[in-house]
Amino acid sequence: GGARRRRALLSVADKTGIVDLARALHERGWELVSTGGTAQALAAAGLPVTPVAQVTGFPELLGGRVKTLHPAIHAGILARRHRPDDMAALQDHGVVPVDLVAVNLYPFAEAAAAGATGEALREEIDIGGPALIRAAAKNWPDVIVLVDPADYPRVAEALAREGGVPPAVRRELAVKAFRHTAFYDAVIAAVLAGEAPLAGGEPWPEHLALPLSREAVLRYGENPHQAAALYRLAIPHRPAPAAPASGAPGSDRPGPAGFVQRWGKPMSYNNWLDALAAWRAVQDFALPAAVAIKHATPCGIGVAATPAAAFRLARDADPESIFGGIVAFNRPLDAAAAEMLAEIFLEVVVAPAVAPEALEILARRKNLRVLEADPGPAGHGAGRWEVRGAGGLWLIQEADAPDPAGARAGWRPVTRVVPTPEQWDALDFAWRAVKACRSNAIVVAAAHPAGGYRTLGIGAGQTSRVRAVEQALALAGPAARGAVLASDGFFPFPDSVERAAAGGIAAIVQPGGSVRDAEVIAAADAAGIAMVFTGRRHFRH
Ligand code: 93A
Repeated sequence: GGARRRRALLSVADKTGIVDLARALHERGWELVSTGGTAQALAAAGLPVTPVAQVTGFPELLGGRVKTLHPAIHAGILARRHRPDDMAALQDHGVVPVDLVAVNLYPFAEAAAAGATGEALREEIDIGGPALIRAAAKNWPDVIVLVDPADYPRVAEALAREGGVPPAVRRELAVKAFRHTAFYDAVIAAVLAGEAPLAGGEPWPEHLALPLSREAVLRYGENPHQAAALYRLAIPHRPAPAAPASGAPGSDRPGPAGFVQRWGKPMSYNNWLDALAAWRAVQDFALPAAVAIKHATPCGIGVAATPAAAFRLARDADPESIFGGIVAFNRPLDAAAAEMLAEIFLEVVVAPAVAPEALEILARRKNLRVLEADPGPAGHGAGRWEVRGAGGLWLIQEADAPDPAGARAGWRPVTRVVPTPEQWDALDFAWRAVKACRSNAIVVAAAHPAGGYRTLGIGAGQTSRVRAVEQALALAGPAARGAVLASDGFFPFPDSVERAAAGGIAAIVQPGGSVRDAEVIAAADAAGIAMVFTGRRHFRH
């Protein structure tokens, strides 16, 4: 006898494309079963629909919380068509097989982003929908599962052309379906856990349910033979009211939460790595600051009265290394800063805002990328966490946060000579600068005669601390005389202090905590150097 009539179950919160899909199915003789709102939409389009209540023999219960959760539905989805016992069980209980399930879920994330909380938000947790999706995906050899309206047309076409959907496509749709429900639950867990998936002090969950969503496929990774993409932690938050667009050469490109690209070619993997490092580093300074980065480590940092003056200091700190660099600012960019930036070859500029006239100037540079970044904590609270992979394992840590404004009140002078007020300020700057550098890191810094502070020499990414000192002193040259020095870790031996003394360093800030602290302090005393312990280490590996 002829093929049995095929049945589709359609239950969608987002009705996009559903009428077209239903019509395609109807024209091929399928029966359409639907829940309330979806059934209405189909009926309004003149399509015959079997209400789900007619299949289950139950009305929608508990205000819709229970509509499709019934054996008459789920046995129809889960029955293995090649198993006579499964098919006999359906016959015995009068259950009709379901051959296609098209479902999308209650918009929980959208509701959370719109500010829903408590009971109202809880009602947006879809239960029956994920059950339908997961049942259909589990039985993908026999059932087509659709969670994305973008997939409706190709399924309708395959049905029209071949009368069915090839197994490889059904399997692909099942993979997509499980990703969809996993992401959905990850968002719910993150929101219920309280805006962040791992609140400070909370014990680390055994299994992370991190809702990661792809922002961009990048041209390539660290090197051209490595594939790469950019993801963000998709925790819904109510976005801060958007700043008015600064008026543009018209290449605005939305970036990951909190970033908008105002100009330039797409960001590369290394661009992101460096831009994020620069943007984070610049957050440590209260005054207008510029941080120039090369290969994920700073080559020059300046603070001054204006962004332009800060950039001049950062650039002149190492005019050679800044070529092809990435520069971040903690103040909106004005035309004066833009003119200086446009003079040299840079890859990326990041700032909280870019004035229209500044953007016009920067847009002269075809290869420069210009990013505006949201400094507010809401912009990307996800920035609290750092994930990195190594050898197939993943390491997650809290990001090293900016030091609070008065942090140096907790520092402890340990030498006979104590820093002068001017040296305290320079040490504060040098300490914030060294935090941004790859370990082992040493920063030699000083005030500029015309105002502001700048790095004179940075020794970073060195395998020995004394070599980092030597590199920083060599870059600083004669300017190291009377300057200050910051070290991201303690000095294991007095040799670094001896070199610093020979280079003319007047004051040092370092964490302290070495078993040889006494020898290190003695070396500073012998040289008449003022030394301060912060009690806090800032390695960056
Ligand atoms: O409240 S539910 O978790 N209980 C259910 O049994 C159920 N079945 C389908 N939500 C349920 N759904 C969802 O209803 C679907 O996932 C879909 O998002 C929505 C479609 O409802 P309507 O057709 O009334 O617009």
